[in-house]
Amino acid sequence: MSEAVLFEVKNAVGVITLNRPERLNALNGEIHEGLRQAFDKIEADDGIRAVLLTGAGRGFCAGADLLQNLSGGERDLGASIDKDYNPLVRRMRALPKPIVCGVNGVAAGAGMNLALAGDIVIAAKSANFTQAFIRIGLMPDAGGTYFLPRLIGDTRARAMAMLGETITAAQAESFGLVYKLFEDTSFAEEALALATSLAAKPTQALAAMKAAFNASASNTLDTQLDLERDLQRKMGYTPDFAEGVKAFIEKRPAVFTGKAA
Ligand code: T3D
Repeated sequence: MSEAVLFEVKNAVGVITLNRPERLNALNGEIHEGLRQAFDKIEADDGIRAVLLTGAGRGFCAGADLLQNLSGGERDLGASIDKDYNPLVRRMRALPKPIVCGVNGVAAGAGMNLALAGDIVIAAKSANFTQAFIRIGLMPDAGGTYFLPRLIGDTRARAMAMLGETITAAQAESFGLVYKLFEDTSFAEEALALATSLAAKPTQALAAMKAAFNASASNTLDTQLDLERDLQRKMGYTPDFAEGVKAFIEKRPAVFTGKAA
């Protein structure tokens, strides 16, 4: 595993830490390769039931590395998007385990959109967010034009993308980009605690709702109702459903294993 991405398993959580703090964790080839390896491990290990993606140092991620990847003039940016960014966003969305993006500091460009590809986005109070692309003559990628209007509406999405302004964590929370803010001093512990709580929940139900939320962006209500029925039918055969109801009746906390039917 490359030093540019740290990976460890804590409390059934796969913790991925972008680790180029001197470059605000800007995305270069090494980081992309490290992310691929981390997600390989997460996908292969049933014992990992949730993911926490965060950054080392004062940044979450400053987007593509402008010094290594984007210097030197005109080029085919579609190639790196095909190789690195699009597979990563697709993989995060398709992962049948919840992903918490813990935005510990600045999230810029594709770094911001990487955070939005997670299931639950939380941030430290000092974090900030910018669709920095316009400042270097680019448009949002890594899902930005998909996630932003759906999360914050077309008006704010277009303004953020076109103006490239920086918004504070408090603004991001009020826009609905971020679920919760935590104090900087306790952010790392709070982020792990949230991911740990997800790892103890019925994993199959989390995977099913993730699939349903993903599909709802393009489904009609009719199709979505049918999808919910099909997914819930599967849930009805899981050991965690039986345990959840049994624990309720016995007035005790449920112990979920996350196992499939
Ligand atoms: O093919 C493809 O890859 C296409 C895909 C493109 C996707 C994209 O993400 S395009 C957008 C790329 N990102 C940016 O344009 C953001 C560039 N960075 C900034 O605008 C600012 O650094 C921030 C707003 C993120 C933070 O500002 P600030 O004042 O808090 O920090 P700073 O002083 O600017 O940065 C600290 C260091 O990190 C600095 O290095 P130094 O001078 O101390 O040696 C800076 O150069 C470095 N750094 C920050 N961002 C990047 C970076 N180094 C390389 N690439 C970066 N993106």
